[in-house]
Amino acid sequence: MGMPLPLAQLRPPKMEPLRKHHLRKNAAAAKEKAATLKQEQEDVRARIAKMFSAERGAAASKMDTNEKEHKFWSTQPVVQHAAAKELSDLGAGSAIETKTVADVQKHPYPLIDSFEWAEIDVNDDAELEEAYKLLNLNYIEDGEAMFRFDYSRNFLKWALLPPGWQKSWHLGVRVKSNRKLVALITAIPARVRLHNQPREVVEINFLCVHKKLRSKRLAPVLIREITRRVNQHNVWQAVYTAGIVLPRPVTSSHYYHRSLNPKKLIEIGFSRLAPRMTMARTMKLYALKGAPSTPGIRPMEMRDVPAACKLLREYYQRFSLHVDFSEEDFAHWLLPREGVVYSYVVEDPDSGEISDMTSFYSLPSSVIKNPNYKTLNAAYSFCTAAMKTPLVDLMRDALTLARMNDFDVFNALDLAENKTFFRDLHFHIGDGKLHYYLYNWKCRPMESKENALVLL
Ligand code: MYA
Repeated sequence: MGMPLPLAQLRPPKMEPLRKHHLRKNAAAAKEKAATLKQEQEDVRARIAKMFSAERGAAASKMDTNEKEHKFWSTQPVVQHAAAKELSDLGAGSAIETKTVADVQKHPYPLIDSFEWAEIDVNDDAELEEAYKLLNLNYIEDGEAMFRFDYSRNFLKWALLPPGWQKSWHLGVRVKSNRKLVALITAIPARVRLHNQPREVVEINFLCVHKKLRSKRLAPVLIREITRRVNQHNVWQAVYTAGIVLPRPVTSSHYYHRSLNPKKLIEIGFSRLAPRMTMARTMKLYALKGAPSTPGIRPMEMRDVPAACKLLREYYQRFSLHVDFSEEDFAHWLLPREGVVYSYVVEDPDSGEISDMTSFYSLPSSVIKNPNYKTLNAAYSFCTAAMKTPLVDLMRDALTLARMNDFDVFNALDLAENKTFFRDLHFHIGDGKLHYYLYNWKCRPMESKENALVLL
């Protein structure tokens, strides 16, 4: 997915003024409530959000006013900012340009002399390691360079080898002289439903240029070349996300964050202890039960795939943008993988019917300058279908399961029905946004609650 950002400040929740008589009548309860609210208020200033919105936030303020000229993006088949007013009339939409495979340029786009294109074989441990290291050292970080995404090797294999994957879409740039990998962009095949129409697309992710090669217009060459390679397979649309505002988001979401291990988050400078709050009270505020509460909730297994896939497909019909998994896709993306993806189903103890499912993936960040901690363990909400269990209960269990699996924080976008549980479950909003884009498709923009697509 394209992801995150520079430093974003979490926005404090609105505080209800406490009335005097209420204070007098119920002083102890009010004191407790005030302390809780203060803690929440302070926590929302945490660094957590910075991980997800820094680059984005800064760019967004400029770009929202359309000040920025896009030398590259203005040449691409994407909805341009100027066309925004007409967008609401577009409905389900249509392609911006129509080509055939015969129209596609046969040769790769040229790179400057000292560089060459390289296909990365992520099934080869040495090449996987190169991609891992490039991203580990050069991918998205917060504006103060305290945290940087640390997609694990197994995560990369999961993310890049779904059914139908193409090696030619795992595209790198190497220095000719020493073969050093200095840039990456990836595409994977996907089927989505967009305003109720099925579309074969690619998801673009892991666009990364080595820090020393930034601002040299290498990114547009990577994007043109991956487009050419995808077009060669007769695929003409793409979905991608980014923290920065480009022409032109089809929808945008905020990240919300739920502390699971407040002590560690405070120690690594991710959040702060609120004034007059003790560590003990803070920990009590975010404490979760030792085990999930929903009867019949358990890790997903291979035998659940048909029923759980059907359930998710049915649930997703509520939304205007979502993935359209086959059972094979579903098995790839949802069957649990230790350290990568955690999925659970609710099996009715009497009927054995699968009534609900939830999942999250693991995307740690390197803690860059802390002597005591190297890694921040973050869980990200992934695919959920709450058909019988109330969503808030299912997500409370997801938080508990994430905590049981040693995650420090649980992140979720405010897409789909997620906003309905954030308040009850002590999530706090981040400042930045994640923008969703479509390549070569114009359609009416959508509110984030219409979107159920989560990219990695
Ligand atoms: S999002 C994750 C992006 N990666 C990072 O943030 C990691 C850290 N940053 C870097 O590695 C570099 O800063 C990157 C830019 C590589 C991001 N998406 O080479 P430049 C435009 C799209 O001089 P650099 C993810 O992975 C920028 O507006 N465009 O810049 C999804 C400008 O164009 P224009 C971006 O900083 C990626 C031009 O690049 C992004 O050295 C989806 C400047 O190039 C961005 N995140 O390198 C890609 N950032 O002048 C699109 C900058 O016009 C896929 N730019 O404003 C499109 C569909 C393709 C397939 C289609 C198939 C049909």
